[in-house]
Amino acid sequence: MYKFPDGFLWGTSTSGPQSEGIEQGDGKGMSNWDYWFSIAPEKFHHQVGPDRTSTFYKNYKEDIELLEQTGHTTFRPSIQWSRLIPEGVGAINPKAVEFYREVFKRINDKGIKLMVNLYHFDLPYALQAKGGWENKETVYAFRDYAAKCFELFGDLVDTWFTFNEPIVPVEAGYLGEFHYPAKVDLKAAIQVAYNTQLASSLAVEACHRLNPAHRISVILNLTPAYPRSDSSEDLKAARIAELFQAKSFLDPSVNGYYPEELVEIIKAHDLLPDYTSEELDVIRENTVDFLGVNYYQPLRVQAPEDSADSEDAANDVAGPTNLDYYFEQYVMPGRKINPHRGWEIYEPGVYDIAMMIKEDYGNIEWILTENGMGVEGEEKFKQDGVIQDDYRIEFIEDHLKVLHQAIEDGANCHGYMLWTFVDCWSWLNAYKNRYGLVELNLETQERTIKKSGHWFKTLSQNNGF
Ligand code: BGP
Repeated sequence: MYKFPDGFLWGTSTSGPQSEGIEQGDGKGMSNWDYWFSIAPEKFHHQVGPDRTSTFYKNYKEDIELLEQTGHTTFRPSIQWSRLIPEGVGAINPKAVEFYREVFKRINDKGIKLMVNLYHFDLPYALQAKGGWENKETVYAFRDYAAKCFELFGDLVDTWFTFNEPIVPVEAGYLGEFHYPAKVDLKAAIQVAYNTQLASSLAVEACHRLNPAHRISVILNLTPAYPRSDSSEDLKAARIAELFQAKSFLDPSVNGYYPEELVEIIKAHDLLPDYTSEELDVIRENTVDFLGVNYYQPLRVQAPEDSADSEDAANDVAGPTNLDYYFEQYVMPGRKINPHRGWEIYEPGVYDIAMMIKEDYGNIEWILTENGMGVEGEEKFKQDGVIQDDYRIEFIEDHLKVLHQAIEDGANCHGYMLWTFVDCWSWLNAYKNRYGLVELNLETQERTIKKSGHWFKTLSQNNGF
């Protein structure tokens, strides 16, 4: 039996933009996702947009009952900024206050430990239209929004997250093209990353100032970068990949400062963001109380074909336009794969993250805030009305075995949260990949607990398996 420490938390994570949906007259403002869908619906899988997410706004009472029925001792939803403050700054939507207060109260009444995230890829469009995260005004708007949340809900919520996976909107919105504004601009990407970190640190400051007993963190998608080989080129590529993709938020959030090597790399190509020393003081003085870690798949890296050290690159006066200048993704032959989603499955990643946090980040307390298995076409696994998702149970067990070992070896991990609770909408993929403990019928919005949901309850009750 794999027994977890007393008080270990079991639950799931979700987000407002992916689960609430839009109801006539709810007073919600337009987010970057609502806007993008309105101008480019063809980008979204089956043209299902953010207005049709899984109706938590309407069905929250039933859903909170399901939290209990699936053994949750913790739950992580998010507040939608565009629901609470429709224009991003200024007037508060009273219906949103009422809604979130009611939700949080009910979850507390069930004795479920609530952890609330403030930002899950969703920016009020009014701020996006003024440059979004490229604009420092957004940083201060976020600080004020966060402070408002601490004031409005601080009697019901004592554990907060500032951002979920802040590197993702940077990469997806400014280096790839799967989040709005879908442009490729490395300088803007670096400014956005820096501004987001500053916003996170300002929110930490506000939280500690307004409610000193409350705890606040950031959720980072962490994985060590695994190099293709031991060659110096591959090792260097992996080191740089880790600097950009993990340490760019991990170091300032936990230690209060940026890794020197990252700053040097950025400086070398004149890509430093616009910053002030007062801002760096804010980052230094406002580090997180613990850490949320999302882990799905490992980052495997190889040196780029056109290595940054090569003569070609040295002569390339234009410098890098994207991160593939420094490193490229590597597809490892023979890797274990989730055939229903196409992502690699690599359980030892959990152990490596745990040891990295233990050895390099003072063994700060952490929670595994997302891990999970997406499955396309999951209805084919339905028997007698219930999805028989043994593959998901196996996926969770295999990761938990590794996490258990890490805890035995001193990891300071206090909980496991699956992505996700009820099947939810997922950005451009919409409902393509299902992740829930609870199946959602898109037509009727009916919820049915999957085999994994019943199993999860036993897992939680036994505090292990
Ligand atoms: C994580 C995000 C979630 C969720 C998940 C699944 O990185 O935090 O919001 O979307 O990925 O992604 P997908 O549906 O693309 O498989």
